[in-house]
Amino acid sequence: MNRRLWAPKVFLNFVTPVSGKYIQCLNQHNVALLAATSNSTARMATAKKAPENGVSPPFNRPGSRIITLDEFIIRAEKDFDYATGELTGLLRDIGVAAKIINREVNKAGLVNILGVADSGDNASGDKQQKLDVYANEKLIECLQNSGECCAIASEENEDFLQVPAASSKKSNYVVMFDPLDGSSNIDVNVSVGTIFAIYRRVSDSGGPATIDDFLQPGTKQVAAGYVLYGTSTILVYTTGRGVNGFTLDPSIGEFCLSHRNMRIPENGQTYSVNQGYYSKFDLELRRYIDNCSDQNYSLRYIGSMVSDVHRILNQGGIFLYPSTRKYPKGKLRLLYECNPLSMIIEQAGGKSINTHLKRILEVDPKELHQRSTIAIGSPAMVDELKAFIERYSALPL
Ligand code: AHM
Ligand code: MG
Repeated sequence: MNRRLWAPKVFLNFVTPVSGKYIQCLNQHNVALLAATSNSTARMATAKKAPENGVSPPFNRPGSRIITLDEFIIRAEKDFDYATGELTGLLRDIGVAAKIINREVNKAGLVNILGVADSGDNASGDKQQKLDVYANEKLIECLQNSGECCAIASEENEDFLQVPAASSKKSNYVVMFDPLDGSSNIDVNVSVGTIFAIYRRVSDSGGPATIDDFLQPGTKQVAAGYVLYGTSTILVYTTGRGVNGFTLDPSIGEFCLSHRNMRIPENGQTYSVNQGYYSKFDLELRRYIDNCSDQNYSLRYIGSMVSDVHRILNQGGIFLYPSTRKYPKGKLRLLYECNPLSMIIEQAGGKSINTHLKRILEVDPKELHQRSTIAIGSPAMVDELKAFIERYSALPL
């Protein structure tokens, strides 16, 4: 019996075996896509190891045909000798949850779902939005039901959640996410996003997950990504072999490969920072921002980190969230905001550091909801910022 029959009925009108596993099908529109998937199975079986950029034939032939997220993930799994299918399952779970969240985000203005939820503040003391709660529930539901991970941590929950052993099948992975980043923008139709990070557990397989499974440096991420619910919805992820983006085609309900082997421009002309806090930034940051302005760089700040980082990934630039008086350690969360986006940007050729000039991915986390400062983006711009901090910082580094 297919192990993934837990999914909502609407997502499982039929299933078909592919390479000893199963492809999920959303509806009758998928018949054509499914045929394409099945046809490619023979090619998959003999495919060689993926090249450095993680895009194996036939996926590296521009304009060949539609590649769905599911097909891409399954193909990528075959490039890892030790793959058990768990990671593949997790990525697909997140893809399903993203489609459900997308559906709700898109119709948010039509139903009574906008605004602040009754549940009050979240673990970080921020107001919880109704859609935050919804997105959190859907991600947890999808991940728990499939049992591909042993524990889950979310921005919206104070503690991490164990996935019950009965369904966890001794999974070796934990998942962390910010279900709806930038949620203060929801009420005004500005883009929001989901950010996720997947780690291999360090505690004994089979026993309960522990906090140490989550408190790992970002270098230990086995996969990371985000979903941006924008003018179109795009899912971007990496498993450490390059970055690929999949745009949701609403007519067929599938994420389709649209951005192959994404590379961030070496340099950029835009900086992204909440300049309203300028007077609260340290001197070296103010000097750097002055320099950006002197050089006629454009300021672009959406207030939704996923959107800002996605723009920078595509067009180049730098995103900054330094310490302020209100957030002396920075505002953004290390484990489920800074780390996954840093892995994506580094995999695309960019850099990500905190304002103490430490590589974000090498920071040893001490707590689940730890905050961090961040400077992330085109490598030349991050290096330039670094030079400003080294030159003007009065504090020992
Ligand atoms: P959130 O997780 O509560 O939505 O907060 C994170 C968001 C980021 O997406 C965004 O870059 C930042 O907070 C904006 O903060 P500010 O309004 O202080 O500039
Ligand atoms: Mg957030």
